[in-house]
Amino acid sequence: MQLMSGNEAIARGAWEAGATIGVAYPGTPSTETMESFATYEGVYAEWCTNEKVAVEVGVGASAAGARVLSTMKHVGVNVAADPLFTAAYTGVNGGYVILAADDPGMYSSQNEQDSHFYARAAHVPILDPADASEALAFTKKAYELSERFDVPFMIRSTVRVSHTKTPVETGEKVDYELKSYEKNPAKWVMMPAFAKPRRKVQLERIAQLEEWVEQCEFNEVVKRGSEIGVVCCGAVYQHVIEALPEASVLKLGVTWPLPKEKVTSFANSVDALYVIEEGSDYLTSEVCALGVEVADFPCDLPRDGELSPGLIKRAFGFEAPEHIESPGDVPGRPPALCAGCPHRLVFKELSRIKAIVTGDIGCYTLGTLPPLSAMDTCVDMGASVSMSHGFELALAGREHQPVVAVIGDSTFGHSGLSSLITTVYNKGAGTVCILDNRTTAMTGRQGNPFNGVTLQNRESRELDLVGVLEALGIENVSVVDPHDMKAVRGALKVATKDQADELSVLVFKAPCVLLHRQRKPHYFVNGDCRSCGVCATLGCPAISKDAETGIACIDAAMCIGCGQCAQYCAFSAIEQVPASSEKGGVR
Ligand SMILES: Cc1ncc(C[n+]2csc(CCOP(=O)(O)OP(=O)(O)O)c2C)c(N)n1
Repeated sequence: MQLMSGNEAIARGAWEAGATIGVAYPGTPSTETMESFATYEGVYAEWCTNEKVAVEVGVGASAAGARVLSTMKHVGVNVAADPLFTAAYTGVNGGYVILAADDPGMYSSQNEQDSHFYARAAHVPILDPADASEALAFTKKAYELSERFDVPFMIRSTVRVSHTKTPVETGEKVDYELKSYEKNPAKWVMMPAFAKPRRKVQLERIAQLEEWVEQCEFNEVVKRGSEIGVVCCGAVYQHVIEALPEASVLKLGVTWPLPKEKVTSFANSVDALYVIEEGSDYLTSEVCALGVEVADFPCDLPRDGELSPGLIKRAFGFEAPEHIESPGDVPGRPPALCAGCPHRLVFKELSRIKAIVTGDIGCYTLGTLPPLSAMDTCVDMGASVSMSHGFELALAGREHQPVVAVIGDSTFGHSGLSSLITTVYNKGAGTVCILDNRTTAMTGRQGNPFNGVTLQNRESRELDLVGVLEALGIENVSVVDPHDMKAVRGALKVATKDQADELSVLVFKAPCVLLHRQRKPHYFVNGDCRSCGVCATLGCPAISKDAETGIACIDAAMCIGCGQCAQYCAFSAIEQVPASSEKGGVR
């Protein structure tokens, strides 16, 4: 018995099933799954540039006869949807399991999506483990099922399942022999002539799945009282069991397709049937579509965010402490760019020139928040570059502020590059800032094509970012030190003023402070501070102001000695302690 997170258990389940290839793009809450899978003996695991590529590599490896694991967050499934839908036509050779990790409550996502809808739309079966133990068992079994039904299987988790550690019984690794590949265009070449018969195969498979799901042991009835019956899945099951001790529960481990007879007979065994799910109406509509009557909650159940036992109790009119996000007397700690973050000055300077900033997804999204308040938009990965092109198109011929796209290195590789090709191809203008902090910081410092670090530390090839930009034919490309205020200011001025009618790309290159965790002697505020507050406008968590005097203060324990703030002090009131005094100093 071991304690494992759902993510670790999925990795273990894949390994025990004999999966030897893992292909993914990171994204919370899925990331640790592939990181964990990569540590098992005998497996090959890699980060791909994005989820679509990962699934295509996965389909290729499966076609060639290996069992494959792909992992992604819910929005990653949007990116991977294209190959996913057609992989449900081709089917598999080696078993293929795809983890979609949803984020109800949006702890670290730009939206709340329910991946069940993808499974249903793509006709890909989906399993919903409720804890780590099930995550292992379901994943392991999914490989066998994937091969039996000749279709990829999806595993859906949510933050609670992915990140909660629960006891897991590990098992033996199965002896999986790689299958041989045989050329079969009717199965693998999805042009209309072959896709039409495969669609028929798919329909037959759906009928077989509907039959199988009635018997599947992953759908379980927990018989308690007969007044209330609840259909639920995943982490919600844990809340329901706790919140409604009298209720009977049909816990669905397979959520597409649904076991029609099982749901119907369960509904018939209780006075009223409720469906409880997080931030979605997927299950409710699927149960209704079976012709089963679903009761309304006596009181409100939130339709967004994560559920909790308390919220469920209150929906049934039972007493429960009011749901509060965090106790009111806990001081707020809004997220901020780290002390010494190389992204900071870019936003400070963009804010100074009042640029329209189309942003993207990464640590730098925090440039939106006060006091930097620099970002105007953030929609999805890669959108900064394409949206800035859209802004330029619609603002053409009008007086306008400079339009600047800001994107990280990993996000640029993910999808910004194809956006930029559109701008170049159509002779677009504007400024694109690539914040190359040498890592994929937001999701935990993964490697990416532009830092050349691979998941299993294999030898790789670091893409030459400037070379790539120049190869696209972009004439105005500069590499700038983002810790140097004058350099950042100067580069932005040239790009947004002197080259306003052209396309410029500025590469701000300096490592994320969390990469090497090197600290220089810290800075302090000397007696010359005039309380002007400019240093505080950088939003560095190490800098604060005295509430009464407005005198600045630098927390020596937080300061990492980047020196960004000192460059903004017009009174030379910010100084660095000499290296010698730092050594013995107390932090
Ligand atoms: C389609 C999609 N896949 C994955 C993610 C998860 N995710 C958020 S930001 C990010 C990468 C950030 O890296 P980078 O662009 O280099 O910026 P940094 O955080 O290093 O500043 C990832 C993978 C996502 N939001 N959307």
